[in-house]
Amino acid sequence: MNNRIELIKGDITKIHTDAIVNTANTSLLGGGGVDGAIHRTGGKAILEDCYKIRERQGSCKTGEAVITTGGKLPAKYVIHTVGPVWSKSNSVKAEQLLENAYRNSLKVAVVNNIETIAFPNISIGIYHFPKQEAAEIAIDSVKTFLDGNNQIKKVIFVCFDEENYQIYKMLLYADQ
Ligand code: AR6
Repeated sequence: MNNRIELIKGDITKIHTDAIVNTANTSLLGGGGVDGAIHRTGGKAILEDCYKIRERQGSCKTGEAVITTGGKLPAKYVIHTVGPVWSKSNSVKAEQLLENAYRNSLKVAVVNNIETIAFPNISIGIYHFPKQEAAEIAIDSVKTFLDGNNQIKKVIFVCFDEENYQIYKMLLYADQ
């Protein structure tokens, strides 16, 4: 177990970290799930930053990540990443894109001097990625990144539902 990785069951909008990650879509203009909760709780400053990013670069491609203020959230920043929409026929590509989403979020964190970051379970909601595979990719991607980086002091995986929490618990602590 990597002592810089933590697991929590709960609502990511309540987490006190330098940054939380949003499961955004390419438009960056909000949606349901985590995205809806973050924009609702964080307020309009987040959306205003998203509009500025769109003016600069257009949409956010799948697997990429961008950063905005955290607005009224306890977290200082929100890193918005876009996970892949999963389907049986594109599963290999989706696995690569999910890995990119975790890695690029961490890269954006490093560039912005962030030391603590919380991730929701990207792509396993509305985008239908199988939970077990998504958790394995999430944990592998984060561990690999942390192995090559000392700036990030803490990564918190925030699971919303019990099933997903148990999957992460097994993967993170089973070999203890
Ligand atoms: N805190 C932590 N986890 C949550 C929360 C919360 N407040 N709310 C939901 N989850 P999803 P996706 C869990 O659908 O599959 C949006 O419309 C949820 O139960 O948010 O990447 C965007 O605009 C699930 O386990 O993300 C995109 O269009 C996990 O977070 C699309 O959804 C991810 O669910 C992205 O879909």
